[in-house]
Amino acid sequence: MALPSQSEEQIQDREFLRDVLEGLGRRQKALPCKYLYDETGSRLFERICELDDYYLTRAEADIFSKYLTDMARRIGPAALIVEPGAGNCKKVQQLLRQLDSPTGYYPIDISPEILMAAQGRMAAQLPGLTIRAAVGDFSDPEAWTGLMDFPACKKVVFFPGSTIGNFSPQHAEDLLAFFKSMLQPGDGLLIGTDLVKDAVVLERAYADSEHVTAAFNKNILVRINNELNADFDLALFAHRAFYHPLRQRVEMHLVSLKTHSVHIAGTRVYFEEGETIHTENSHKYSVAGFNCLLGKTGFTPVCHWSDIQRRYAVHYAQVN
Ligand code: AVJ
Repeated sequence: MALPSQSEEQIQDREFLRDVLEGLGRRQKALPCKYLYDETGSRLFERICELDDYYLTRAEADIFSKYLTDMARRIGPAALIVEPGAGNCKKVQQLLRQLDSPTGYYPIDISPEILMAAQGRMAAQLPGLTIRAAVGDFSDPEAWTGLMDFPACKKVVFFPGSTIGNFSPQHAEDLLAFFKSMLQPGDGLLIGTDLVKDAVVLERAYADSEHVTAAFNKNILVRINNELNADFDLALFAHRAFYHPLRQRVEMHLVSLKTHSVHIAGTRVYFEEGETIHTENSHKYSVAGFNCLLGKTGFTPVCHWSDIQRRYAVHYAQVN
């Protein structure tokens, strides 16, 4: 490899640069989807959740409001709720309110700004609840060490929003096995998954008519321009989302509209017309398929709740 150019020396986030150059150096160019979620990206994602086309959020919210008492009963009294990737901590609030004397709430998120703002709001809205927030990567055991400050009790990992869908089947298995390794027998997992369905419905959810998802996808290029001294021309890339039935996932890409090159911190990257950057996957599950995944990772599926249209499912599982 060549010596780093001067502009490369000025880059703050070396890991981001390394990941970007590595991903764009592949035959199928790709960027890690975690880079979609900076502050702007997280805001855009919140707007996606309000779109009619993005049915996932409403389907899940309907399931939660309809079956909340049932869920709280399954979880039982004095539980400690752990939420990896909690973000604004909105979804957990009605659950915490419904639970019988919860021991506490432990949100984990990489964004300190979003987490701290949420912690303040939560403390005001749920007085008496012990909240301890952890800033960090939820797949890193380090982020879970703060759990030791709570008294011994039943723990339930709350993982809503179909976040598990961002992971490949192998990585989803690794992540659930990791959650399990942080828990004890009898502890729980309350997790939301989007279900396999008609491709048209799925594709509309990821290529919405208001183009918010397009802006969300392109924001990764804005970020690279701003943080890595790059010159992506946003007008030369189009948002594309399609369902891959064999892989059971919606893939999100950025398509180069013409042959051109881009500079990133002094490195030139070539794009052919029609070539794509793969930016995100959203895996879809059948209930049976997800139960199989749970079983493989040391959980016993207890039950699941779905909406009438069976678009989405919330599963409750217990550590063996
Ligand atoms: C946050 C991963 C659940 O895959 O549905 C939404 C992200 N990307 N629209 C999803 C997303 C484009 C979302 N998850």
